[in-house]
Amino acid sequence: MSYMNFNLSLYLVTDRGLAGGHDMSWIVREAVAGGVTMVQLREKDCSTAEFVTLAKELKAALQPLGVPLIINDRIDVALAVDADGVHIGQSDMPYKTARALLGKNKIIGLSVETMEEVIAANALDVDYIGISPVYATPTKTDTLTPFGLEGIEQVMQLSRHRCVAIGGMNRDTIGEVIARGVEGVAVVSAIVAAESPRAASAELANIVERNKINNTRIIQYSVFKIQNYPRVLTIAGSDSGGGAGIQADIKSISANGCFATSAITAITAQNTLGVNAVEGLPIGIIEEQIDAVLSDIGADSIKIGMLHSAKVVQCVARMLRKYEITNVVLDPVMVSTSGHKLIEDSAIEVLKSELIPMVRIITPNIPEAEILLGEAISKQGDLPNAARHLAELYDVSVWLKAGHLVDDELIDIFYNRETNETIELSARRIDTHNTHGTGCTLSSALAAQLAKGLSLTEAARAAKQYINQAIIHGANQSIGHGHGPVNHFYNL
Ligand code: TZP
Ligand code: MG
Repeated sequence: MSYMNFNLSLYLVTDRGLAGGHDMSWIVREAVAGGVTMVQLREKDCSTAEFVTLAKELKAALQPLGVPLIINDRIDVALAVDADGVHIGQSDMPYKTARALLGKNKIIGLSVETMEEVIAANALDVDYIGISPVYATPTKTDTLTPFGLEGIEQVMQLSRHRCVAIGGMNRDTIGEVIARGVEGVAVVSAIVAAESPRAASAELANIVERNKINNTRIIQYSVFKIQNYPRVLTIAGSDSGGGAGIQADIKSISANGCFATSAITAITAQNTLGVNAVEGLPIGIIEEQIDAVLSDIGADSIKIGMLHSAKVVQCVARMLRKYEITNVVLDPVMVSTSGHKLIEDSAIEVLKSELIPMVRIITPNIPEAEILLGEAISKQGDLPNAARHLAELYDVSVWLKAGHLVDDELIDIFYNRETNETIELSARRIDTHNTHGTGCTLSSALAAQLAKGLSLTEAARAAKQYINQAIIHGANQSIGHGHGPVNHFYNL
């Protein structure tokens, strides 16, 4: 994995056959002036001498502008001109050999043509993948079945890598591709064969930027670029194991671009194997923490997790009223993944009657929803009605998590009470033991996205992307001997 910064937004791939007699170096310079952010020199027929000469010329033009030059396929040419990286196809030099030759500071991109290749690429430290092709294109005809928009959506769920889309990318097609979550588009004919490569690039760059607003993967990639931190307070228990509770909340809030503050309600002695002891803190110190944070720093949203007793629930309700904060996500934590009961029965009653109706959204899992609803939820088909029913009962939006079902495709149901819409948030089940803290991480990511000003539905989509990626990236990590944590900072 290279540490070099690069921007995939509008990636020009050259093709001299389409240049209409224009000088390629002129086309590239014009395209960059128009807004191209990265350039790949792709030469299939010219001599090595000519390839190297052109590559040197482009490198000299692009380096001062901070635009990376990537060489297609030819590691030797990339080394010869000290290019910024290479792009390889599945039948080119194997990734590991290419990395060994180029070293860790160069960018290596890999084309993927099937879902199997997308999954296989997760095992490699490539810097980005090229989804190829999105649509069939006369520019390259030896490709496999095009991915289409649905294929892109699947890749977004399966891949841990930054993604660029290629094949048939032009002014009419790139908007919806970007809105599906890819970070950029790679373009050949729409720039190389354009009358004015500069004007064509400017138009395409503009469409990419406009559509990024709808790109949930990029919303959550925008971490740490925020100038004025939105503030999120988490009121929850401490997990000494670092995977759940306050510790997970702070990581998730930070990774989602917000400033985290905390009020600790209870201390758990806990690791990846389970909860050994729980000690609730006195009400006085819980109230003091919330007061200290809200009277000075304030909060753009609040995430509420483990509240072990009725008194704590009442204390939190009192503080929400005092500071008039309604942008609140409540994760009705009742039982730990390891089966440890974390809340007294009397607390559940006050939660139902007093606190839940005050918050904006709750994020129960199925066992918690069953307790709140007083009804069994046994299959995927029960979820939409259960979510709506809960929403009506408690006057709150509901994100009902499907994780306790056994299906391979997990479809959470999100009922937005503000807009009356029900949406499905789906993800494939990921085969891993590392799921400790997913509930805390998800509700905190949601609170962070709400603090940034996203609507409930936008925030839910962004949080879903984040948790899915954090699970994928943590799947093969080994922490402790039981259920390990997710990888909160996969995007650093
Ligand atoms: N790889 C997959 S499709 C393609 C390449 C190099 C060509 C894309 O060309 P265009 O003209 O942008 O459709
Ligand atoms: Mg190749």
